[in-house]
Amino acid sequence: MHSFLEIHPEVQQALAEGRPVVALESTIIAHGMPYPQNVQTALAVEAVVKEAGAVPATIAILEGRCHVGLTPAQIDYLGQASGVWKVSLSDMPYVLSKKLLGATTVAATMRIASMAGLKIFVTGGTGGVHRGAETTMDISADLTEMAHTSVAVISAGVKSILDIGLTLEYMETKGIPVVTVGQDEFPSFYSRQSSFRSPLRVDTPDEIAALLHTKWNLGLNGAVLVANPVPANQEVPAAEIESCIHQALESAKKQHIRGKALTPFLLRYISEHTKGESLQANIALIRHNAQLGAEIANAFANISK
Ligand code: PSU
Ligand code: MN
Repeated sequence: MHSFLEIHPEVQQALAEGRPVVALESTIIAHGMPYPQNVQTALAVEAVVKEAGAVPATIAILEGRCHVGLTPAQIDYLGQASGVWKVSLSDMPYVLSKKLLGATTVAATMRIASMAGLKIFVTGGTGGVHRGAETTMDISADLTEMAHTSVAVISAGVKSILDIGLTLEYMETKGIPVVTVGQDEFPSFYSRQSSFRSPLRVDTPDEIAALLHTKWNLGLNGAVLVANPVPANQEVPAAEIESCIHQALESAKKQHIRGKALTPFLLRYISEHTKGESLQANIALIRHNAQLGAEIANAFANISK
């Protein structure tokens, strides 16, 4: 297994010394945002993590190896390259064995983070149960991965391109604790509201660290999904996003977009049809998540001493 892992020396050293490390995904760089904002954001997010006293480790697949911690040059390369694979678990062996360039989804990033011994992972939004999944069976591997890989996932909730209600039900079935920070309602990425009550609520990074410690010491493997609502001044009004999402779903249906192409299609459509407003919110919320993730990583490192 380890012959496929390439852990950056700074990350390796931090792990050896029990210092906090924060894993970051790369699908958001290659498939979630346009260049150059994607690279600028990835670097800014790493800076936020460092500023908060943790070591960032952006994860991607390069030349047949799973890289845990990228150099700025590698991030820039990934952000500009064309034909980058979107790598979920089902694509991992193919992309590795063929030495292709791959950006990792939440599921693949979690698995690689876990192989390297990382426990805290920051992203923007995770995949989930798609609208219409009762007939398409389109359920993201992010959810099955969260069911058994013990990594905390810090997000801004899930976008309403998904069926949020079914996504929450699925996580309950799989035993994944879903905790929202500082409010009772589960957030929906661009918006602090979703009209769904969060299954659990916490108010501080220390509480989250204690929850993680307790869960894993009980032998309950799997993730905790931490939902961190987007800052109020960066929110996109729910009604505005909702109408755009309806158009995006209609357009996907007409063009027969399905499978792994669906999520990137919907994300691109929304970003192109909201005049950059959604991109600004996306950038703000991922930085906000990085700050919280680093604080949780610090708290968790202290508990684990
Ligand atoms: N949802 C978002 N932003 C994202 C993604 C999902 O709001 O960037 C990306 C993540 O990398 C996630 C992946 O893991 O899409 C899920 O894809 P799928 O639905 O095909 O499993
Ligand atoms: Mn899918």
